[in-house]
Amino acid sequence: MKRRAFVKRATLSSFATIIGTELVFGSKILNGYTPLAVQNPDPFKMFNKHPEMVVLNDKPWNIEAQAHLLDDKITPNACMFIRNNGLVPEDIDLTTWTLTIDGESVTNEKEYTLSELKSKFKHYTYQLAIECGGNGRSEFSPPAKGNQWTVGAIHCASWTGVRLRDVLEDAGIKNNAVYIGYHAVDKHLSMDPKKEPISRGCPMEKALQDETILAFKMNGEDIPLVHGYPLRLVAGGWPASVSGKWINRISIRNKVHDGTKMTGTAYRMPCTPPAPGEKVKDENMCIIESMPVKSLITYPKTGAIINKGKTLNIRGHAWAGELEVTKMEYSIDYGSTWIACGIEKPVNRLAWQHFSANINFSKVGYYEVWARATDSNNMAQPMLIPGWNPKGYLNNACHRIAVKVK
Ligand SMILES: Nc1nc2c(c(=O)[nH]1)N[C@H]1C(S)=C(S)[C@@H](COP(=O)(O)O)O[C@H]1N2
Ligand SMILES: [Mo]
Repeated sequence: MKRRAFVKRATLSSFATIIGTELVFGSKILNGYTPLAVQNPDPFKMFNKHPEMVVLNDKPWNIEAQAHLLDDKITPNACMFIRNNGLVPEDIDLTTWTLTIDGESVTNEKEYTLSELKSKFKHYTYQLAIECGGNGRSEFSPPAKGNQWTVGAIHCASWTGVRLRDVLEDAGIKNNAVYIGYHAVDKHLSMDPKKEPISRGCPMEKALQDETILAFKMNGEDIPLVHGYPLRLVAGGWPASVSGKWINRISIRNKVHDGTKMTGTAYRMPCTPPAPGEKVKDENMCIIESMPVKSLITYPKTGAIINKGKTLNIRGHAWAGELEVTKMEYSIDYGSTWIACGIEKPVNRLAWQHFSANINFSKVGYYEVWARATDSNNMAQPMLIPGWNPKGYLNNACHRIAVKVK
């Protein structure tokens, strides 16, 4: 008689991870049967996300925050947006995990286990703002294809790891090094093992900055799987696509890295501004580097109703790519006049900064509060949508909330 085969323990535990709780009669599940909740998983449970996060796409998972969810000074996991180009890896085994440093411009190709990385190099912790290049895409007209991010594809968590510079220098950097390129273990949507969903990088200058780290902790804990466990490159202030998740290889290149989504129109802007809707040739697209100055009102939530005579305390965050935010203002008259907000210094370079202001409204009625940040090069956010571009990147228009005074 053939014995009935039950699902393996490892499968059962991965089911439990997806569902977010133990399967009570799990040992009774026959091999080959997939529980309903795994066939149709709940992303909020699976990724421990706040119920007000907004799912933009489930294949792959792309989930954004809303402005009011980003009120914390350090973004908690529950409110961090998720952007995946491929499939979240499932079978990560720490005991066999390694990071390889290779490429045309490495002196000695090296391989490190996770514990070697942790024990050999000094640890650093930084708060780093990382924003998806496509944050704000939903406002462009004509519309740009891709995830229709509104304002929520930004987070500033606290990341702990080793400096990429220390690791690259340990392997040795040749004089002709130009760029680094990362490789990761997430799978292409087609499941073709030869295809990478994404493999980006940055010039050596950015790679060698103090704050560019290979992180193994986020907000003091192991990085959640969906955000790059067990090892993530974090390069604050640049498009978040540079911050590769699930990194197992970094190549020191003697030319601009040419991995997936480095070329063509991906994460590039027209080198000179086109007319809205105009076709731009690939050779006229330039790689996005530092992100532009931007801010977000995280309190109150848009639609707030306040009583006449009451002071409204607004607050939020501002960031400026590689630069610092030097001025923060708000307007309640559609940008006609601007009033200074208080703005804190960043905790460290590339962290977002916190602003606040107290607003008094003279009359009952409908208002909008607009917020505008200015960077250390004296560049301010545009009041409304900035230059149209084919992929809908870099919308840093002023954030606006509606307020009723009654
Ligand atoms: N390996 C890998 N790294 C990746 C991606 C990816 O799909 N695979 N997406 C990139 C993009 S486009 C963004 S915006 C950020 C999103 O990071 P998060 O999901 O932790 O918020 O990860 C980047 N790193
Ligand atoms: Mo992104």
